[in-house]
Amino acid sequence: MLIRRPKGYVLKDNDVTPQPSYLRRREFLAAFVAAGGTLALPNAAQAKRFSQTDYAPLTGHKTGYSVKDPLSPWEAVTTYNNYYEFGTGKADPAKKAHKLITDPWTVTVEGEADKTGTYALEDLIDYNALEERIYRHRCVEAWSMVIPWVGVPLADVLKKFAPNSRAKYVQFFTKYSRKEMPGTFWPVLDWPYREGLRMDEALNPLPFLAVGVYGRVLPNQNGAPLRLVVPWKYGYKSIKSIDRIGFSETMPETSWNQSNAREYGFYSNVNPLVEHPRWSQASERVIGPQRGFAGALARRDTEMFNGYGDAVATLYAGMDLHKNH
Ligand SMILES: Nc1nc2c(c(=O)[nH]1)N[C@H]1C(S)=C(S)[C@@H](COP(=O)(O)O)O[C@H]1N2
Ligand SMILES: [Mo]
Repeated sequence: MLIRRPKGYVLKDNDVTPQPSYLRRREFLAAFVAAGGTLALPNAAQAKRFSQTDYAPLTGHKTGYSVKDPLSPWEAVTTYNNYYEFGTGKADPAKKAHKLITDPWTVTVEGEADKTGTYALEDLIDYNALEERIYRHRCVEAWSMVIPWVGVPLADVLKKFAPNSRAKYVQFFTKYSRKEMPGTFWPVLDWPYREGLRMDEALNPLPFLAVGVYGRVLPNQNGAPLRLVVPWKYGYKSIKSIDRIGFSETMPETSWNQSNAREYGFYSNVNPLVEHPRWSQASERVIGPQRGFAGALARRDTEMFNGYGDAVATLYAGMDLHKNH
């Protein structure tokens, strides 16, 4: 069955979804469901509990960082998540992450830097100088979304800590609270969740610290109040709910590498030529407006470095990207 998309449904390039077109999309999706369609989200009813307008507005100025594809809908971005601290199912974070206490929030900075210590979130992020960046997010599970983040460049924040000349790597930790995070009852990963970047990767202009999405403060399931976004790497590098940052001379541990080194390397660059034992990395399922149209899920070929090669390929000059996967 072929279902034609109404005009105006597919967002134009650089569109940051002004409210009217967003509302039109919601009305359209609601009509689609009422007509017997399905959004094919993990739990369409659940999605209703997280309407965009329930979240405080947070505007960022527009930037050139964008993607020539329609945005994935708010409903998908906020209900189809990986956040294992709240369970391993895609719908678990949206159901359980409200338990996470995100205010007040501090970030502790340690290791090879001159300005270590514990900072209030408000002292690290200037909420009056936020940017909006639209990035494609590619999960190692071979699906992708296009997401409008609101935040600040990671490099700007890291420089405040004055990392010293021994700082070759930076490591990030997610808050670990057994009380607030029911998924941490199981030893799925060695909690707290941790990730790392080489310093030159971290200081590249692309990595972004997001505090918002879709013009609203981050829902907890997306990593409130502060999460990393590293668009040329698989989604798991984009660590959520960061409360500790450490600088080191040696390569730090990363959760997925610790749990399964054969499947997950330190670098984790999106690379269609390096196969993963369980998911093909050659193409990806697009979680976007197309999802739910008579079950016809759009696919696209996965791009080297997720399409960000011009900005990052030089970081890996001379490296064997099969060995350093
Ligand atoms: N703390 C923490 N961060 C995490 C994860 C997680 O389980 N725990 N999952 C990662 C994975 S595998 C992906 S694909 C992205 C998903 O981000 P999103 O839900 O905002 O799309 O978060 C990443 N960050
Ligand atoms: Mo992922």
